[in-house]
Amino acid sequence: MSLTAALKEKVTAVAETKKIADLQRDIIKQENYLTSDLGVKVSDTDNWLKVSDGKTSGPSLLEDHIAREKIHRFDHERIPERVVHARGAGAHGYFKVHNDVAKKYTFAPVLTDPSRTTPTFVRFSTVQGSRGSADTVRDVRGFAVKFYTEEGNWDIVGNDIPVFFIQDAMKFPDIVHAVKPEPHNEVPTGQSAHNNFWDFAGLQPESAHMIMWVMSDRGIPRSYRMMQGFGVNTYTLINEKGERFFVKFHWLPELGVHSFVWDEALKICGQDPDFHRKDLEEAITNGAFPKWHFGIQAIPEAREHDFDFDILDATKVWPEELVPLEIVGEMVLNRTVDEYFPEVEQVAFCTSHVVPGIGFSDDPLLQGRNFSYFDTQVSRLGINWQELPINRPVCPVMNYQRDGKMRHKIHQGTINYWPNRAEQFRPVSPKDGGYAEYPEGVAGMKARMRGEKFKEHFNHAQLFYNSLAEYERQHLINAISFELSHCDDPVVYESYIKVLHNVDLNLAKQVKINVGGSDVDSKEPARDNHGKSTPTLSQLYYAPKEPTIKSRRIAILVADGFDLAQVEGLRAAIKAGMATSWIIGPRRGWIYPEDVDVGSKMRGVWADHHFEGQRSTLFDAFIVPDGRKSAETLAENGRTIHWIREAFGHCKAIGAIGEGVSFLREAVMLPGIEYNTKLDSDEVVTSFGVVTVGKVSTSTLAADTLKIAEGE
Ligand code: HDE
Repeated sequence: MSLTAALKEKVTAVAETKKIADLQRDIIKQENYLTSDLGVKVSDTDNWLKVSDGKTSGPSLLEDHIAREKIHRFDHERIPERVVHARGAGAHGYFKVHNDVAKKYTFAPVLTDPSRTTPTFVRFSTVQGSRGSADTVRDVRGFAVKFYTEEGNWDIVGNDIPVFFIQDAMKFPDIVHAVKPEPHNEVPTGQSAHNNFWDFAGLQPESAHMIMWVMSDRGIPRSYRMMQGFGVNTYTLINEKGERFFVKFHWLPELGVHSFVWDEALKICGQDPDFHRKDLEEAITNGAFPKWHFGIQAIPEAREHDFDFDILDATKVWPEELVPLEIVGEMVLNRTVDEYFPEVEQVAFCTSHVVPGIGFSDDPLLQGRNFSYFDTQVSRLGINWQELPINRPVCPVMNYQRDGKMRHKIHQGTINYWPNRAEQFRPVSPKDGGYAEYPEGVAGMKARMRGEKFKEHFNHAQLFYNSLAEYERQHLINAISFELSHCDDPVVYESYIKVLHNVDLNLAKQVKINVGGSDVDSKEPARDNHGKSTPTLSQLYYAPKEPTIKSRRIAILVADGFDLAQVEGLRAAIKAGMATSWIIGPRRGWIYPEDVDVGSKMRGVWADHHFEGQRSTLFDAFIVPDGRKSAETLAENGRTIHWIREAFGHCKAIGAIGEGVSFLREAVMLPGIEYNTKLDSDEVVTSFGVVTVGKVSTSTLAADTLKIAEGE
């Protein structure tokens, strides 16, 4: 079934949220005839009006208003891309709270009323690359959520990393200029691996903690659906008693946090630059709806200064040992968009969009963001951007804001000001739901400054580094080394290695061995590693309690002569686990089982791709079924051997049965692996993620292979 047909089927199966119903007002009813923009039926949209003698093409006439309209409209199709986060993908869903745990912190019904279903729209993004850049680059990922609540829109404009590069919003243009393509040649695209970024990072050590995160596996997520999300900034919640709490918002993916290995991510940039976009669409279309738990960390106002870091500093995490995370709800994405531009491109998020019960803190990054987002939407979409279908709230909008380019709404009556004699659109008191700022006491000198505790930059960078598993740390060292070896100015890499001395001596030394650096041969760390760690910073902590293959892509490699019953059994098991199976064969088309001549009418399997049509990087696990002839054909093909070797190098699960095991052992020749090669043995042998068995009980092999696919 085509993706579009499957989607249509799904849409009818999924309950509509109030926002989806609202969007229906703007969905165009498809007729089978063509009109101009103003509804006049058009008889020819292929030939410009010309003067011709019938044999040769004469001059085109300016009077052709239909051709002119078509070209004019085309000339103006583009709008400015987002200055950061230009490349993204979006989906609709809903948010529900499980309980009233958050009631002690807030009176906002969106966070406290379990009977509510709040529609949401989520946009995931990369930061550095332009709209046409690749999905799997090393970068921070945006995780922006719009809640269409009954009290108005609330946006959490977050990332997949809980901290940020800078402390003060005023530095944002500098960090963005530094990371974006360099000004003289607009190189590189989708990469921070260049002189300017690392020059800035070396001179701005407050970025050290965030650099650790982006250079860890968090910078190359396997899927948008397998990332944590963080509000990053410190917000506030206010409860019914008028008490205020500082809070951080967290999203925890049901499927756990998973990443690519770097080689895989690099290759997918070329092999399928839309990988994450398609992954989101594929999962939703197949009914494996992405889900996140939503949690809050809260600190009562009176405890603001109880920590050795400033809780308003966005370069710091709140360790969960100090401030526990409380899960209050969940979000499910259950609907893909109908059209990319009006939904994903025109969606406009603002950190300043909050609803009663939710507020801001004096976090200096957040304060600047509250100004910036509205402003940038005006530049991208015009002053009436909030009236666009994807941005308008599901509750009434009533005020005296008027006019401006592209106004859609029509107000009736004579009044467009307050106060007025008709008492139209009256301000609402807080007790009746009007938004009111918390009466925060403020005193001090007017000065360009930062708080005392903002001056410490390395404790949390060390905390993160220490909390990683050994192999995660090695990945981090490799990533920094990769980036610095793309910096050809020695001033840049030498100065960054000096910064690394403040995080960990071994880290600095390893990077120096890899990339060189003459005057950084220090035997001492610039400061001691405090040795503290916390488990929640490693992504291993988020492995799902029950392993699942939900939404994983599993390739079955076959050629004519394979064991059909076995493949059918495997496919059924994969489908039951809500994963997808993909048959890869010598050609796209029917592949025939054992003892059947090619081209015979007997049933086979339809190969989704031929061996050259895809790459191993695009799958999570691989199975080579039984069948002598099939295994022999696979063994003669360099590409299939490469598929398995590459997959093994990327630590993916590989399963084989019977003659499929011979193919692995004799043709692929993976180093140091133990196999079960006895064709009559049903013992399952697992060795470095390679699962082999001689004869199967299909279900056993499927279950074991699939467990490994989940990374057990
Ligand atoms: Fe953004 N950021 N940002 N940012 N940001 C934008 O707004 C900005 C920051 C984030 O999918 C822009 O609509 C400033 C932190 C996301 O549409 C712009 C500062 C975090 C998205 C902007 C920050 C983010 C943006 C560009 C420093 C994580 C994409 C287009 C104070 C919590 C939203 C746009 C989408 C987008 C400004 C820092 C996340 C220019 C001034 C910290 C996910 O307004």
